[in-house]
Amino acid sequence: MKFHVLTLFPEMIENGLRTSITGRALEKGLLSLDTVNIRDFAGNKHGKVDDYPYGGGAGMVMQAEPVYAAHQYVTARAGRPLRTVYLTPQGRTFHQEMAEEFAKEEELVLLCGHYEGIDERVLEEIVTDFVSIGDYVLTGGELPAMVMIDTISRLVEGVLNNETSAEFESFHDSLLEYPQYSRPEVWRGKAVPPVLLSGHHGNVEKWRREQSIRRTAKWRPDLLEKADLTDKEKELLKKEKESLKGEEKWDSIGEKNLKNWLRM
Ligand code: 6GU
Repeated sequence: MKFHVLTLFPEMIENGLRTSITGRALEKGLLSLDTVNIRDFAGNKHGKVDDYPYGGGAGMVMQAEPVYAAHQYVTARAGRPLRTVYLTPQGRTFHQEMAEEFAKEEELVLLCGHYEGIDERVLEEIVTDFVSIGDYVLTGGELPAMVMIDTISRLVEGVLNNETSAEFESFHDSLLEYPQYSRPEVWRGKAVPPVLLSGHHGNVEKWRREQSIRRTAKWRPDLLEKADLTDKEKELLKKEKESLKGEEKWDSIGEKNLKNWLRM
């Protein structure tokens, strides 16, 4: 899959993605990354791409023409129109199913804004999807673009060493992942759950599924509405909800783990 990123900070994207798993996939040619510096399309020798907003107000606005020219440069090389995502807090919130949709594309353009945004007129001309990564404000679209590319990339065949691992993880089943343990068997007096050492695969699977349901009930009860549970599992869930009622280990706003918070 080929990602084109239109940005004022190409080195941020390059440094972030040519590392770790995405870095290896790029080297292997499973992915391709084309960063395009919008400043190269400024059309003036100062490389100025922003100006004051009409109507007044704080900050600067990225001008339409450099963005348009950068986009034209990319689509002309592709020889066809390309799905083009504008990363903005005003967009639809990114989620796993959205990533699965984007992963079907052969090429994707991601447009990163800065300052107070981009002139609306060019957005109307080139953008097919407006995407946010959550309800908080960042300084620019580069980190969101990297978040999207990372999420989409791991769905591309061959990017993860284990082809099955992408499918069974968090959210696919609308359940959170079960807890993981590795050596040593006892760490600071805390033992690994014995079932994991039993070698009984059936029991291990059962325990993991139960843990997934428990932590989803505790941390992300909103996800449970979409989860596909057996009658027996629904029974377990009811009991879990009962036992959580008495519990007050988590504060309601920051969702801090109070046991660790009070120790600090
Ligand atoms: Cl896509 N951009 C910016 N600037 N802030 C964000 C965002 C995007 N998503 C969440 N916050």
